[in-house]
Amino acid sequence: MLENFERYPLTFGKTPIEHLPRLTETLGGKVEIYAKREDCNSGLAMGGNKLRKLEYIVPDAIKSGADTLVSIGGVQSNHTRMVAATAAKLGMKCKLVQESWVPHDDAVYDRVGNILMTRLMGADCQMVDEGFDIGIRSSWEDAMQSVRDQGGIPYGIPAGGSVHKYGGLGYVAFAEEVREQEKELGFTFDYIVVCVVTGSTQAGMIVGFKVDGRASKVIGIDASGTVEQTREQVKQIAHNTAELIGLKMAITDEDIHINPDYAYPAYGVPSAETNEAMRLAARTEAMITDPVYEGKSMQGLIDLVKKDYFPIGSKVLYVHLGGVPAINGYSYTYRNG
Ligand code: 1AC
Repeated sequence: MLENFERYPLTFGKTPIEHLPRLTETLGGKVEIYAKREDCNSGLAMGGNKLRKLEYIVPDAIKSGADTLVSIGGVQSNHTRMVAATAAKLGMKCKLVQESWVPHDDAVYDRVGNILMTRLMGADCQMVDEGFDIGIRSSWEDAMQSVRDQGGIPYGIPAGGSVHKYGGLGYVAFAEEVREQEKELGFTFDYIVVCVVTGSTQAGMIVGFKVDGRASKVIGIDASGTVEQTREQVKQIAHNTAELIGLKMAITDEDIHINPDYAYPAYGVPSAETNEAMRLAARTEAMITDPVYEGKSMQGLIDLVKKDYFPIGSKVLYVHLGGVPAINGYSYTYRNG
């Protein structure tokens, strides 16, 4: 599906699919749980899902003649860490807007984890006191203008790489990769569970799995707390990506499945149930998740299994997107495990 698109390699290649037998058993053994380890996808600054998207964005950035990648996220953004890593790898400059998306006051929140690595890679991080919003922000447009004012050539990458023309392609490739791995495994997954915030990861999967009838089996677990905005963004990106790749099938509203039940109390703030889900994944499988993304999708997975949402015998693929570095900003929350 992606033969016509250039890809600049930033990842190791296929990511592992890992069976999670102890989590499966702890949840009653009625469904088999596997994890697709996108958190293990690269040697670049601990990797993660954003790199898959950036692989299809970078050729356009290089062609544009830009010398500075400009992007935006929260203080503990995984995406801005990955943009900083990409810029370092390409020998480009990087300017980042880091907004106060999360109402969380750990003493080290703005000094550890993602932002620590981002600064270490030489990015110019501008702290902006604006709240959570996945849309296009004036702070990001101002940052691009400030690069121009200083004689540079900016290349803009929106939050999460999502509403970029090529932002959905990486996760179309993911679906193709899963299909190849399914051939080796000798079975197919009935459901794919993934965290959703800015939308292009799920949107790319929806397009990629549409061809084998599984678009609506991609269960997005909302972690934004602004689910209607996220749903609209997923829809737009899925439609644009389908058109871009020349998909001969129409993406419908029924293809877009987003569960809003686990995003409380707010973006970036874990509930007691999120924390319990993170502990369970850590204590059964040594799989570390984070309070912003994967903890919430893990909470959703666990709750849906307990509620018998998945028919008995289903094979469920949980997608670990690599949000773990942010956990360092929650040192007080997890001081006792
Ligand atoms: C929200 C895009 C997002 C990040 O890491 O900044 N996942």
